[in-house]
Amino acid sequence: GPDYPEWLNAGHELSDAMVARGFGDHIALTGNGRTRTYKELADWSNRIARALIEDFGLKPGNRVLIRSANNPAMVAAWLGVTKAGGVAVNTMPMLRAGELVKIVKKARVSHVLCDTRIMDEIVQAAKETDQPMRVIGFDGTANHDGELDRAALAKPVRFDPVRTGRDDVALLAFTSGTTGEPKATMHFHRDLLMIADLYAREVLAVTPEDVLVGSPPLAFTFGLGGLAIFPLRFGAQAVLLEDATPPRMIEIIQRHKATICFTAPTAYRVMLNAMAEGADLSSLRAAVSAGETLPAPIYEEWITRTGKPMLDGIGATEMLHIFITNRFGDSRPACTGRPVAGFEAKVIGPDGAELPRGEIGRLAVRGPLGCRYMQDEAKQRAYVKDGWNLTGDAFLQDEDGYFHFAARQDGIILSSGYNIAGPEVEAALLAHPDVLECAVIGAPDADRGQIVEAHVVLRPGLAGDPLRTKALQDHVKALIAPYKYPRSVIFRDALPKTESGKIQRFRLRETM
Ligand code: 3SK
Repeated sequence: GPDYPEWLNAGHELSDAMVARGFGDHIALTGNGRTRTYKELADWSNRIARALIEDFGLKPGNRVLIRSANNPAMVAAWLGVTKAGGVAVNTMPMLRAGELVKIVKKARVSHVLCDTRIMDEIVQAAKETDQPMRVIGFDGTANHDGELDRAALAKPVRFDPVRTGRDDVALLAFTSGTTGEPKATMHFHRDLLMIADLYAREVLAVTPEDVLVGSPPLAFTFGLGGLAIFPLRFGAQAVLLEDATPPRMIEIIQRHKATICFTAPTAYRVMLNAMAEGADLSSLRAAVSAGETLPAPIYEEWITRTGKPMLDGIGATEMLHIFITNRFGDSRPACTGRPVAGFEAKVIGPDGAELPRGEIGRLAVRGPLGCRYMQDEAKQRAYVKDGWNLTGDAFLQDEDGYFHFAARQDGIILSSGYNIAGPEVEAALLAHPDVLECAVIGAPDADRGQIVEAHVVLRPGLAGDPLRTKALQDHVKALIAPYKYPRSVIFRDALPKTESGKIQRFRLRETM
């Protein structure tokens, strides 16, 4: 991996250091109807850092929970915490008191910075835990009308960042993954810069001319990277949306001439569905798809309809960001690509030995970024073996060295002795013109152990009935081996998803 100085503060590097490099007047962030230059962002976050230390008693290493939708004030708060030597715990605005209590306890949070519009649940959480913490409101609309804003405005704009080591923890990223149980992963100051210096530099080649948009919350490392760290590392601009629905993203890409978009595959599918004739996405040079594997029909429809590259990649909160990816000019359907420079990957069998090319097994990755669970040795030992990170995904590597996703390890359906990868059935269903979104799970079955069950959202205006079920089943049988067809098809209005756009298949299994 890249070399970093022993003393390194990621918050400083992403703001004041960029001003020193001549980007002071460039637009850094747009959101809530305003733009902020690099100089404004540096000053704003310096004042926040000062207020946190001088007025609110923040000490280096204190954990600071940040609760907000994606907006410039959240980025300023995060930079301020990082400069002040605090450890940021970014959380999604949809979290309820019960979920916040778990995070507050596990992370031993001492301070909370919360958008004043969404204080209720955190105030409730504070009542439900004996963890002493200071809850401070900030104005997410950036009119500077919150307790944090008032304290910050009284401070001078200069601040010498707290001397943090490159290996000091800067971020506790929580992952509830798709199973519902929250785990905390620790990331250092250098890790935050490394995802930009590896993936964003090598693969996306972000420049100061780029405008980055997308839907993943800043509380999800896919979003923190794509919508804060990558733009700020390279002098580019991020457009932050509190309501990044697919139609809104189409509007914003056109209005701001965005060049890179980050979102999950199903959001791209819904964007395509919502895209009016004549929508102009000509400014885009990359659509980055992550969070879930990218089904070939969505990739192909995107390329055909927009003529723009779509880059599928796989990341994990444990690994901080994307570590295997497609590249411009080297991108294929139903393929995740090759490791980001600096990373190695292999496919292993149950005994840990590398499998021959073409065989499905567990993905193992190693490189300059890796999993560090906080205070959970058992989970740490299960995730990292002999320096290799086991992400919980089943993959195969082809003869050319490219990696192909098969399923989440728990997503293989065992039916009458057959191993069926749910995502392959999903891709087949998504290739049917009536299907907007779908998720395939294994449902218990007395005769077969499990059967393939498809949960399907049809395109608007279409109704699910036995004829349509039969049509979808026949369609799957014609595309892939017939034993993989969904014996059960359930039509739904929507699929349960996390705020980061991952389909919660475990919820579909729970409701059975
Ligand atoms: O969890 C993921 O899928 C992911 C993807 C890209 C970057 C970061 C993450 C956590």
